[in-house]
Amino acid sequence: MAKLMVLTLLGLGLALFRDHRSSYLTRMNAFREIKPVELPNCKLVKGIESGSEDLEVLHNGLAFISTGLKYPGIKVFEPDKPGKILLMDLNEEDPTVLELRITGSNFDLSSFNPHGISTFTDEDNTVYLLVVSHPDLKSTVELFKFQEEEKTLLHLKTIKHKLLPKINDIVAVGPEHFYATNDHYFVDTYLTFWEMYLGLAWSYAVYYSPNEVQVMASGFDFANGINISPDGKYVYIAESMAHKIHVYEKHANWTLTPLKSLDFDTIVDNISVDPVTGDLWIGCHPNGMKVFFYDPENPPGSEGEGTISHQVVCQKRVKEKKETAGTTYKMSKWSSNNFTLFYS
Ligand SMILES: [Ca+2]
Ligand SMILES: [Ca+2]
Repeated sequence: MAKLMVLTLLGLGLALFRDHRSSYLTRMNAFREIKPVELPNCKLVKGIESGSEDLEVLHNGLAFISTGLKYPGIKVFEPDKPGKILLMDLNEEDPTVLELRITGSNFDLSSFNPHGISTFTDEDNTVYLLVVSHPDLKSTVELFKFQEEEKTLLHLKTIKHKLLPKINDIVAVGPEHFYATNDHYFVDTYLTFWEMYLGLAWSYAVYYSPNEVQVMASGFDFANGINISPDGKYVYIAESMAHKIHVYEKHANWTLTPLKSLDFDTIVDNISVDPVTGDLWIGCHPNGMKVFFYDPENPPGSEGEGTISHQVVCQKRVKEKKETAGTTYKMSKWSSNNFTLFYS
């Protein structure tokens, strides 16, 4: 009888494991293969050898790029070097990157580990750059003032909060005001692995201001990129492991009401919003297993989904629009190449 019980429990355990394994592989999009496509108008920008995580373009065509992210489970190309913020001028014929020097006495450069970034331009044209960083795998938001003449970032403040334990991306709505995604509930690497493997969907998005911090949306299976429409009425959140982009209506008191969700056959990451048309451009990973189990002979690749204007999103005509937009694929030697760039 005891043996039967043990066998039954073992069988149940194995069935549960098999179910989770199969669901995990589907959520990772492990069976997706892509063919490399030559993009004739694409050029390799030199000087970003350790990958590029996120990008923000100002109205004048200056772009900030975060590079050198060290994220548990993902291949790091320069493990001994801190991360950097690069500047690129998209008005140039053949744009190059320049490392922005960071100034400010209280900032520890050696542990700078930049992840998602966002900018806020004040009424007096002061540009603030907000950067998610993971010093010693913790989560902070570093607030900088961009000094264009000197090509420097003046460090103003480090923001930490118990509701910001595992930040991935932010979208600034003021100099010290932002929405942020936590990509996991847990901080400990071992627990985050189980959280992701079991698909607990405990990740969440927060509104932060110096006076108020509140969870605004939850139940995500890896909340990742976050952005806002140019008119400030809609907030978009990428749910990586569910392959969805969620659209929320933003209210005057900063709360969010879910409007709709869009499905993709890819792991959605950072979201860029065209400031003129409101189109979304989403950096995506076709196959998550290749990102987490990096093989230089079989690199993960990246792709972009584009032209989903928020008007279209709200009129529920996304599918038709998406098909006409087309999808671009590009094999990349980098494991994280999570943004899609637009500027014209
Ligand atoms: Ca961002
Ligand atoms: Ca991201």
